Amino acid sequence: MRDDVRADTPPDLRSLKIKKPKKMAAGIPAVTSSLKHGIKKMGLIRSAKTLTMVNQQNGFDCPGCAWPDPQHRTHFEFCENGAKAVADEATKNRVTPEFFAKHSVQELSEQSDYWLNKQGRLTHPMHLEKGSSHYVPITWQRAFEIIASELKSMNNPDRSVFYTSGRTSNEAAFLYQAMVRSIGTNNLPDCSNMCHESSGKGLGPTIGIGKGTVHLEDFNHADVIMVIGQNPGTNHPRMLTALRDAKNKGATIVHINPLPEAGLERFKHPQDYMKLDFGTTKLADYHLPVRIGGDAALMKGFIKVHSEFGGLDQEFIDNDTEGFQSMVEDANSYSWPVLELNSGIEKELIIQVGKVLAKSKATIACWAMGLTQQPNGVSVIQEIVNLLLMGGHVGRPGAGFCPVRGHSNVQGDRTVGIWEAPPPSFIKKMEEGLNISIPKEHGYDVVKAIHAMREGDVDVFFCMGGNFISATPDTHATAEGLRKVGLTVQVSTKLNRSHLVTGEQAIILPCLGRTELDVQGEVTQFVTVENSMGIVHQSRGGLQPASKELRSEPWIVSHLASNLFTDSPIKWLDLSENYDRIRDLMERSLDGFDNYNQRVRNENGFLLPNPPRDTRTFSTPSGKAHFTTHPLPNLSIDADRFIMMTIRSHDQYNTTIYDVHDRYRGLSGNRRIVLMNALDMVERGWKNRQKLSITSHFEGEKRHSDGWLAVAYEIPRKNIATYFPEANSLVPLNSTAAVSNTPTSKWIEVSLESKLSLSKGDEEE
Ligand SMILES: Nc1nc2c(c(=O)[nH]1)N[C@H]1C(S)=C(S)[C@@H](COP(=O)(O)OP(=O)(O)OC[C@H]3O[C@@H](n4cnc5c(=O)[nH]c(N)nc54)[C@H](O)[C@@H]3O)O[C@H]1N2
Ligand SMILES: Nc1nc2c(c(=O)[nH]1)N[C@H]1C(S)=C(S)[C@@H](COP(=O)(O)OP(=O)(O)OC[C@H]3O[C@@H](n4cnc5c(=O)[nH]c(N)nc54)[C@H](O)[C@@H]3O)O[C@H]1N2
Ligand SMILES: [Mo]
Repeated sequence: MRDDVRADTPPDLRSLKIKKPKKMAAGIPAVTSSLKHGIKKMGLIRSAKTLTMVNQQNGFDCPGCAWPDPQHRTHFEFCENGAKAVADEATKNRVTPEFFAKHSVQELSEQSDYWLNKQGRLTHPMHLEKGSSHYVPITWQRAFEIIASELKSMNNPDRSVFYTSGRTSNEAAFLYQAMVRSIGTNNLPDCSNMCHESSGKGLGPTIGIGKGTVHLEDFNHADVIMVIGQNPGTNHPRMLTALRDAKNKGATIVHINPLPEAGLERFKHPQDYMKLDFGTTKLADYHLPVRIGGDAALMKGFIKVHSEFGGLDQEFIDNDTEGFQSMVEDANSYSWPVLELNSGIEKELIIQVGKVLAKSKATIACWAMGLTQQPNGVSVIQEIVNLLLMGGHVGRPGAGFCPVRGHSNVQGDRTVGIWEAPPPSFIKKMEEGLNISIPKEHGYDVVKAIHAMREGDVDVFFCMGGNFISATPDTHATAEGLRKVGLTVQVSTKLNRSHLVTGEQAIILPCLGRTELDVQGEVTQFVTVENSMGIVHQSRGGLQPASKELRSEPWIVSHLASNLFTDSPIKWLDLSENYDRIRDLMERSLDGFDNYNQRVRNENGFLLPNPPRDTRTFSTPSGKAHFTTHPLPNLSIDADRFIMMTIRSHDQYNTTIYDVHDRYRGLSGNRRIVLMNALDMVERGWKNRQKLSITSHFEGEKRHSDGWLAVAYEIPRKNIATYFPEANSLVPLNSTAAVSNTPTSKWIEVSLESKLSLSKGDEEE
């Protein structure tokens, strides 16, 4: 097999530096790090100009994450990692046609993801012709003609697949799904399938909406905040400010995570230094180091404690819910030794924290990938629902569900139609608004799309952003699938591996990023996004585009569509000339978007309706919230094997590697590392930097990867952690969560094999 699907940094095994993990997040080092990244990539003046536009009313929404902005904003509404995301897009480096003339696709594919991203912004539409070794420039019109002709020559619309990553604005995503549905398919997989799909699937049937139910303000009224399977110090740094404020108002914070994770230990807001306040806040009152996959047992333990020590909101349970009795009986049927074994947490600690939860008048549960990417991702989230419903913690101030979204508009994309399995009510309204007919059959999600490609069932694969080959599981299997596609198209800002592992022919369409001015018909346009808490607001870029040849995503979709359809009720080109027209069409085609253009011009945008939060009503068939009963997951593995989770370092944005460091965990210089418990290492006679190979095991299949180094770390025994995307080749394609079909990137059964040790010349402090 050609080795062009490596998603890794060069395995320079000697440069790994290991320090003690940090206890404190943010603070001065974070400020220095944001400035360093900014200035290195953008230059001093451009950095200052760009960073002061982040998350401001007239500025752009930070592409870093979906955490909401406070109502009253300061000039400092970005964090270290937001600054890195911005700097990465606003970089001065360029990937030009000359660059592509100089480097063949084969040559580029031998470079690391870190190197590819560092080359800068894509400047021109490019075409990789069938059988050729180099990309060559192509005009926009010619690119649209090729894509349209491939799409028109399919004998079935379901032979095309349209992926979306979560940075795409509401306007672009809406037009895109309108085009895809006009073609006649629901094949709209998106990054959400690998991300919070389990949250939507867990919450929808139980509380009647697949989204969270809290406002940012609720954090100021919470008694207890649970942070489960999430590393906010790295991935949602602005959340730490909300936690600090909650803490100062007396909230108790419970951190449930196999790893200690710096941000939850101590936090220092960078702005406090300007106020000459050098104190730090201890955030988490309790850290429960569950074993990977142990959360369901822990929740059942908490439920037992509630039924024993009180903490039930009986009136709410009686009037607004169903299924309580059987759920509690089930939880009580598990003995403490079973729950201790499955969670990895001692009974005494479960009871102690369980009592704090039982006493709470208002509890918020936050969670992210530590839960959603488990085989039982959906049911474990429903156990959280069980726990909170017992105490009536929904639809009251300071209480509710808070799945913390990843990509800055992943929630909005789903709201406006990026959904392979839309419900009939959604299709009906969309059909009326767009005046088209839409197929009712569900389309492919990410994993099904990969299977379809492997079967040779896909002619055209179109990606609106993202980096499909590196983000998906089973890198080699996905690559095999992609190579069987006729035409692959990537709408992108930066060079990545998905431009190099392609179908028979490939096209790159370079687009404007969030930070850049978007002028259509001589008028500067803005787009809108929805944050993790259901607020829809504006985002307006301000920088000069990286190249004159860049086009906006709405422009790209409408021009492709106008090449595709001769007779469409949708006036594609009119729409992209003025985004207000897109919003008017969205108002007619979607629920909850009344007076869209007017309301989104309000200072802080507007809130989408959320019945559990707004009126404590539940749009389930019975009109009640549902307790659900699930067996404990089977966590047993073969002796001498480990469970591996794949996580993010502090210096990456998903598949974009900013640098080879993981500052809070004290690691730098190498990303091919295996965090493991020191006792597990001692037992095998291994030391730090022991060379390892990893083999994953699933349903009799094996996947193998070499060139890893062991690092002793505070992690439960028999659990290990590696980085995403380096370890993706080990994630079995068929290992997915029940119901949501999300790849189990946090639950991979592996065996480790030692290689000849190498230890000279390494540094340790
Ligand atoms: N700087 C930066 N910001 C980002 C991103 C980024 O890559 N870089 N990515 C964005 C995206 S798309 C997303 S989805 C989010 C991701 O945000 P997170 O979900 O915080 O990201 P992960 O690194 O995947 O970390 C998941 C956490 O789950 C824990 N965990 C793993 N298994 C279990 C388990 O079984 N139980 C429990 N309780 N915990 C477990 C891990 O130890 C880790 O702390 O961040 C978004 N923001
Ligand atoms: N093993 C493992 N795999 C995982 C995960 C994990 O935790 N472990 N996490 C999963 C999760 S939560 C997610 S969300 C996915 C992420 O999957 P994706 O969203 O597909 O991946 P990203 O790395 O975020 O995509 C980065 C690329 O997006 C492009 N881009 C950036 N900004 C823009 C823009 O404004 N417009 C356009 N058109 N393109 C842009 C750039 O070219 C960049 O190279 O990965 C998943 N994969
Ligand atoms: Mo995500």
